[in-house]
Amino acid sequence: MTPPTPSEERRTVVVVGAGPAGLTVANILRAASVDCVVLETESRQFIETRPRAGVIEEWAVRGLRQRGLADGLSAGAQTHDEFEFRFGGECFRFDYGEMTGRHHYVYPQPLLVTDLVREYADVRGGDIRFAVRDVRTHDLETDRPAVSYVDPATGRRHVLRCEFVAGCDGARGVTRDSIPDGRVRIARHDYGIGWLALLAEAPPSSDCVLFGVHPDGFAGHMARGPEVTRYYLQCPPGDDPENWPHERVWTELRERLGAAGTPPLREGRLIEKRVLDMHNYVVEPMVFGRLFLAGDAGHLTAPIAAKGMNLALHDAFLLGDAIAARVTEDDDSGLRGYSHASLRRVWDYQEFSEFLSGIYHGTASGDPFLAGTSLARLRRLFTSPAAAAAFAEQYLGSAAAF
Ligand code: RFL
Repeated sequence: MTPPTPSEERRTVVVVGAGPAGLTVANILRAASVDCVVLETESRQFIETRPRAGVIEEWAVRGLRQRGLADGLSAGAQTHDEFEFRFGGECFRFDYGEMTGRHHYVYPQPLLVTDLVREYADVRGGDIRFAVRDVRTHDLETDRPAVSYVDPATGRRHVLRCEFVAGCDGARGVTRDSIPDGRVRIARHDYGIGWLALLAEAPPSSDCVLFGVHPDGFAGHMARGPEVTRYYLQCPPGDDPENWPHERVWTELRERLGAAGTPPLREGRLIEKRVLDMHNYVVEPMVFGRLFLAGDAGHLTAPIAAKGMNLALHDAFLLGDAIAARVTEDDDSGLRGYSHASLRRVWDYQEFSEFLSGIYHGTASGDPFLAGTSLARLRRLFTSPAAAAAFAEQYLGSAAAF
């Protein structure tokens, strides 16, 4: 039996993926009255509850505000302006707020995604199709590319013929893989390290972010709200989360974050426990024909420096504005400069992530030379005001010239 002919629809922009990048692009297009449709393989409920990032930089919040996308964030976010290294049983507080007058916002990614979906679909009346299957791209090098998917309700393939495809489908999506070999360069870096990412149903154990630098491995503590706290424990890459029962997790956290004169950690049930292998990649350029990659689809930064969602938002601002200018004013300068403009910030953040990894992981590397240099790097932050100021700028993502 011949398969039924796929149905075809004409649209202007197809956005693949409803994460922070895709939803922000879609909201910008919708506000500029540019026709678009968002395709997402998961359900709305799933993406609105998937725990991930939390730390958002000031410029990113300003960008969301300017586009009318930060009401929930402005009402619900906390701010952070200092952190503490815990090392050798002592605390070293780094007050970057005092130093710079700036801070981070902390707003869980699922809340931001919920706000962005609501604004796009419910307020701005945008078209979003959840739980689509087997998404494929077509004819990307022509001026009438297409994206097709299998409709979960009918089981039939549906084709969206369009002018632009925004590939915002994250690290495991299909748009990056649809670029033929050799047409873009993919730079990769593997840290050879795993992090056990944990969410504990417990109030924060400190009034600030904690980074434990310990011979057994890195440990981190970050508030995510009054009743939920994120913790990280360095572990071997590919480790099985089942190797980390409740008692072992809290024993290691107490050991690696322990310091004289600090209150005990506030323990709670572990509601998320997964191993992240720390690796990065960057796709250059982030464009192939009429496909424009944005966010994790175009570059992955291991969560060492909490930069991934910020980069996704940066791309989305650039790409959303650029497509809107091209469609509404026939101005293609933004699209021509998109990849270059995005990659400047991407490489800057990759470099900082690499630098920070040296501090976090050097003492546990088993290499006494690396341990020595990483401690020198750490000490310098507390002895050299110039080094501290440079670090604060990178940590905040506040350097002006991107
Ligand atoms: P996302 O969020 O992965 O969204 C991609 C969406 O595409 C869907 N999808 C598809 N849709 C259609 N067709 C397909 N074939 C598809 N394949 C996938 C997916 O279901 C999903 O809904 O990518 P985006 O928008 O680029 O956003 C990137 C951020 O999510 C990511 O960089 C951050 O979460 C990274 N990150 C952090 N970033 C920060 O800036 N600050 C942080 O504090 C921070 N903490 C973290 C993090 C990432 C973590 N994990 C889980 C890797 C903490 C953790 C634990």
